[in-house]
Amino acid sequence: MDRRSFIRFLAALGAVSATGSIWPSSGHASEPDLEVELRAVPDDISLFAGPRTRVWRFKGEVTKGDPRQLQSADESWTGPIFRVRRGQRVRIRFKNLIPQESIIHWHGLHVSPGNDGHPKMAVPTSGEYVYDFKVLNRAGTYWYHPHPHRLTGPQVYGGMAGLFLISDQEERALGLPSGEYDLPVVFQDRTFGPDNQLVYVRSSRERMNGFLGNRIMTNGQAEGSFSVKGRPYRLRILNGSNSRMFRLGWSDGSPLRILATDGGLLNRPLNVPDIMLGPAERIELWADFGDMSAGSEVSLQSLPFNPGGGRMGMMAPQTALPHGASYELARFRVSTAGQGRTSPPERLASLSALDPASAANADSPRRFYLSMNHMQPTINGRTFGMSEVAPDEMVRFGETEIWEFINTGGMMALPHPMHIHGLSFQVLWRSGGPGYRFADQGWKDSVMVMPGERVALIMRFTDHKGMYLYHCHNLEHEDLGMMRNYLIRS
Ligand SMILES: [Cu+2]
Repeated sequence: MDRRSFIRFLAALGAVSATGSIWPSSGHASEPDLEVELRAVPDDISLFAGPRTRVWRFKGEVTKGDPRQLQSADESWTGPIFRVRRGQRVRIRFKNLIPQESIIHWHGLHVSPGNDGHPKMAVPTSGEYVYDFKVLNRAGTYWYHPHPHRLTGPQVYGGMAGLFLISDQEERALGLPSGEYDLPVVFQDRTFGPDNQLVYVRSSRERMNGFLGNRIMTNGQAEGSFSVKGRPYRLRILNGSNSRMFRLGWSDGSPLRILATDGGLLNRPLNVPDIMLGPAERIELWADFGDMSAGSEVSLQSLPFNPGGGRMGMMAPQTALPHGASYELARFRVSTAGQGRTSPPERLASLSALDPASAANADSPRRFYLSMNHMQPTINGRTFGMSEVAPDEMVRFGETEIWEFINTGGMMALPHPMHIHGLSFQVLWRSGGPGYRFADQGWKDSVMVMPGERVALIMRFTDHKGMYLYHCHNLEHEDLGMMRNYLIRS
């Protein structure tokens, strides 16, 4: 199917207008609240002493609406941060100026298929794509990144990713730390050559495992260090790595106080000693430096864990930061002492758990086996076909379903961070794996499935009809075709 017939196909599903324009269909007589021009451009930035580093990055400007809704940083590759309110209508004119086709996916957002950045929609160099959608999601830390077939890994790696932060009334009423105390923290691992240039996958083995860099970059910069005041902060943490997991913990052993996961606030803060954060997952932390003296430091670390893929060192590519090793992620240095610690609100939100008994397939959950077949990661034995939807990949609009992702395990099995487009889900349970603690609470759009592990999710298909993707968010696996379409039909 070519692009035009794909648009006709989506139009038949009510996803885009039948005129062949990429405008979404639903009630858009009015003007958007926020209009942004977002360009993907080759650029160079100063990360280290010596030569500047060549990157691909997003640059943007507000062309209509409040300019404060888009925040850019210069010497960083991360894209401008969107700050939008639930209910706002957003129009984004994407201009692709990198020398590859591209398209943007709004990770976690409940947008129509025409706005979701399916690889079929990729536009060539100098091409343009206009997104226009109403923000339906609850407040939370979402993000955006490219999604062209076979090219997502290198484009995200080159620097193309940014945060998309949504607020709503329920969240604003809590009075959580805001402004400079609402701190985005994007972790990504990268490898640089002696010329300060990015080095990506160099072997098929490295591709099969997923790329692992030899240092952690924070917010697209080399220096993972923050100057903070002695008071509480809201840290919005995104694991924006291609394939690396983190097991987050504080260096002083104090518990993590988790306020939110992928799809926003939890009912109550969750106190845990550590948490695994896979690629594409987000958590928000209440980080209170109020009892620290001026000049003192505390860091967020990644603690040791077994990342699968056989015995460490055998299959894992050589890196100065072995997957599962212990290392520092970011350091927080207190500039001015505070007056003691304060607690986050005890009640954050009112989420209700979806009832497994309400699922249309409660007795026979949809099962997706994740396995490696000779260097090829697959879902139920299949790989990506641009417009392929198998009979067992069709669901009914309005229904609730249980899906199980089953990592078939084995000697060389790898973790698979699974992501479903077009909706948020809840994690019902996980079993059979190594038993690490994951950010499974609340509304999710990405979930880790470890070797030998089975993870059950519950979801409702209520926002849009049409064809969406589900795939592994190990971006090398995704580019190898560990991705499929599913269809929400009436
Ligand atoms: Cu995978």
